[in-house]
Amino acid sequence: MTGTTLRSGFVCLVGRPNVGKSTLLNALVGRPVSITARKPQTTRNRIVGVKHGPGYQVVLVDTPGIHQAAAPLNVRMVRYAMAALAEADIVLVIVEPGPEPTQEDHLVLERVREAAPLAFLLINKIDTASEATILRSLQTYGALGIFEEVVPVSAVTGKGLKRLERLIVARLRPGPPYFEPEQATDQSETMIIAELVRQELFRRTHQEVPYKSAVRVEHLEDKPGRLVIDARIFVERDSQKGIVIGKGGRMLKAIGTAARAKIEALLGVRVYLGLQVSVLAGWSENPRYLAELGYPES
Ligand SMILES: Nc1nc2c(ncn2[C@@H]2O[C@H](COP(=O)(O)OP(=O)(O)OP(=O)(O)O)[C@@H](O)[C@H]2O)c(=O)[nH]1
Ligand SMILES: [Mg+2]
Repeated sequence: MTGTTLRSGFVCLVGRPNVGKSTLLNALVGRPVSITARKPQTTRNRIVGVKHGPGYQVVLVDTPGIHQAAAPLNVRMVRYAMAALAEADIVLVIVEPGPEPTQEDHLVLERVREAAPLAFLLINKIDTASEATILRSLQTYGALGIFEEVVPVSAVTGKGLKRLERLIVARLRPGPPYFEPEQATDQSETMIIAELVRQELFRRTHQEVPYKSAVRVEHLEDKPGRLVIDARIFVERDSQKGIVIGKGGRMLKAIGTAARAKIEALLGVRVYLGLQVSVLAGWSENPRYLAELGYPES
């Protein structure tokens, strides 16, 4: 672009689990970049989604929900969120409408207060709350004095998102283009595929199963007319393996069919997806397995 200066920056989304960070990132980017589910702790990594606009580029960084973490995988998840928060130009703190911040919200607010970045508070899911509740939230968070803006939004209906975009863009500074114009994420094709499989697994299984599962793409091959993918789901016990496979293989088939449709829609190619399930005892507590499955120490 001649004669104009690009404005760019890193905008990090943080908040307790399940407040809608990933849904919001996808809505801002305009395509599914980060997986979402009704359950908390869906996102496990720092996920980048790029919003391109006239004269600007916003690098949005989705993060795992900040929570009191004790288990090794959870400790790593929270660490990734904290690292992303530390390097952001603008931090978006997401909460849900409600009279009071929850205990986990307080944990997030404390961390933001310590890092003291330029921060906006987003009250998400306003489609689920009354005007009175939203107003009360606006007052509560405004009174904290740590936010430049307090913005009510709905990642699902899109309400408030245009205003949010304007507020973000207004604070971007001249900077380099971090990504090519057509690039929406920094994730590799392999990682996107593994995440889409994990999304369907997360949406379909319950209790400890989604939390003890990880997905790795083991083989990817461009064949004429289709992409052939072999992926493996790791669980920690035989009983979990049984649940993921399901009666007569039905659960695994449902996960595979849904994930394949999402991969095809995203990549625009026909896909063959082969799924296997293996028991890898204790992977979620073992530093080497964690790193191999995409969750390095930092
Ligand atoms: N009604 C409504 N639901 C929403 C909104 N935003 C997100 N959700 C729902 O909230 C749930 C959690 O959304 P996610 O985007 O996965 O939340 P998250 O904060 O990324 O969660 P973690 O990755 O687990 O920390 C999903 O069922 C979403 O559909 C919203 O604006 N309105
Ligand atoms: Mg998420």
